Amino acid sequence: MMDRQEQLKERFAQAGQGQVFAFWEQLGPEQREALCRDCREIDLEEVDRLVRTLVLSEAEESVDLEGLEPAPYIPHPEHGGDPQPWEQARETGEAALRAGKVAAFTVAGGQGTRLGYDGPKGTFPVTPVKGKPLFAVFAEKIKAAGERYGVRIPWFIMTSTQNHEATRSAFEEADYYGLDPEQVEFFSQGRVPAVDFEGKILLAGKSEVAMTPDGHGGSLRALVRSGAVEKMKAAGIEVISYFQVDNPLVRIIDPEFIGFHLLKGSEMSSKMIPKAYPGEKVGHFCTRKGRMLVVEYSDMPESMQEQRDEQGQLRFIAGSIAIHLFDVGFVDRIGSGSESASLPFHRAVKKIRTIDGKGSEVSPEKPNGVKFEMFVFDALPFAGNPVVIETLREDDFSPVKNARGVDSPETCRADQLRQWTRWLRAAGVEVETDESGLPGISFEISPLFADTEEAFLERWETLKLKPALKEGLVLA
Ligand code: UD2
Repeated sequence: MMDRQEQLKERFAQAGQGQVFAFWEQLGPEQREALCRDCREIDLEEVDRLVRTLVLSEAEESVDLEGLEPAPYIPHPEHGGDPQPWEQARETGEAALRAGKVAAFTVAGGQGTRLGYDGPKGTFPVTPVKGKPLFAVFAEKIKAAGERYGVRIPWFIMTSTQNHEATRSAFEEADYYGLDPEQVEFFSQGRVPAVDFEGKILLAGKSEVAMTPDGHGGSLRALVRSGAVEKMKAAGIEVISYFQVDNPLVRIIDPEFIGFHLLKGSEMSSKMIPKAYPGEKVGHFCTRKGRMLVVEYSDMPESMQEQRDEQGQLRFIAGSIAIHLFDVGFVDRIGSGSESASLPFHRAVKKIRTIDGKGSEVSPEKPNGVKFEMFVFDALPFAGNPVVIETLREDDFSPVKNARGVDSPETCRADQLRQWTRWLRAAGVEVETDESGLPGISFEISPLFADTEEAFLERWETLKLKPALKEGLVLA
């Protein structure tokens, strides 16, 4: 035991990171082991590379804008796209679903800091009447799709060390939100240490390294390391439907999207929405030298975001809403991370909770260090035949990110109500709304009742006694 610990200390000292063990002499055996556990998670070569390129290097991390072009995408039939390929895609997607080739995958390792919510973000209540949490909405969508296609769709959920246990307990307490526990698989994402501006690994306590989650891009290697990819292969899964934990509108199982992905032999496909205004905070689908990539809003100069084509339409119009499909073999390749095909890290200068030379906690008032994160969309340039399809914002995207204002619980609640109102109106029900299509009353339609407009119309038709639409109505 001691030997292993001494070896570890030695390796850190040689890497110039011996300060991690500064309080070693003050630590008891359990604390020493806790510190060593953190250290064993650290890839010192990776940290060295990150420090050299992202912390000590004079070069500003910036995206090469040379030769950047807007990415092509498949327009939605409601926005002028040819409906025929969409029909064909749908058939292909449905066949793949019936054959059990699709798994759902949520990245839920984030901390929900902006929302100011304590607890796994997936447990945040979002529905207008019952206040069902995000996880419940996803579970019901997965269940509904499974019933439609006669399969049990597996659901993989990536957590972080910080919220892993809380996430599992939430599922257990809620009886897996109506799913079969066997169907749901949790795994934690990887962590990377935060460093100060000299590149020294920071401590969060005398026996704790300041470790931070490696970003949603870490999901690809976590899928491999956790054994999830092996399980998927064994179960005959070919397509992973990736979505973020913050968006209850997401069409997790979308046969048309899956169909395009398969028909084009794509390794990674994505959904875009036309940006609502030039400064909207979403990434942009672009191409450079024949490769697809996403350029974050913060990396694209305003002047470029404002460029328009001859029709007056935004040139870089394709906004990324973080909904992707992955080929399982592709995830295996990228997630296993050979140097030539692994995701780059990005730096984020942050206030990092740490301790001072005496071991007292410091809550910094200004940024005191650097965190490293990978972004999942950085896998796009590695993907063969990437496909981007257009989706309708109102049917796929209304995230809960901020406590107030845009992308808040309030806007998300309204978007859910507007969607259900459209479905009811399509069925001939009169609903009073304001100009934005928002009804004056709250009601709720569970995905188990209907998860799409089409499903709603079918289900509504079968109801002999149609319930009156009134405040608090729940269709479940
Ligand atoms: C992301 C995209 C943005 C747009 C938007 C749509 C980036 C950098 N930007 O913005 O272009 O598509 O989403 O909603 O991605 N997560 C983890 N582990 C981590 C970090 C994040 O699982 O280490 C999860 C998190 O739980 C959430 C998702 O990734 O489900 C998005 O994270 P975010 O809130 O940091 O992304 P955001 O809103 O900056």
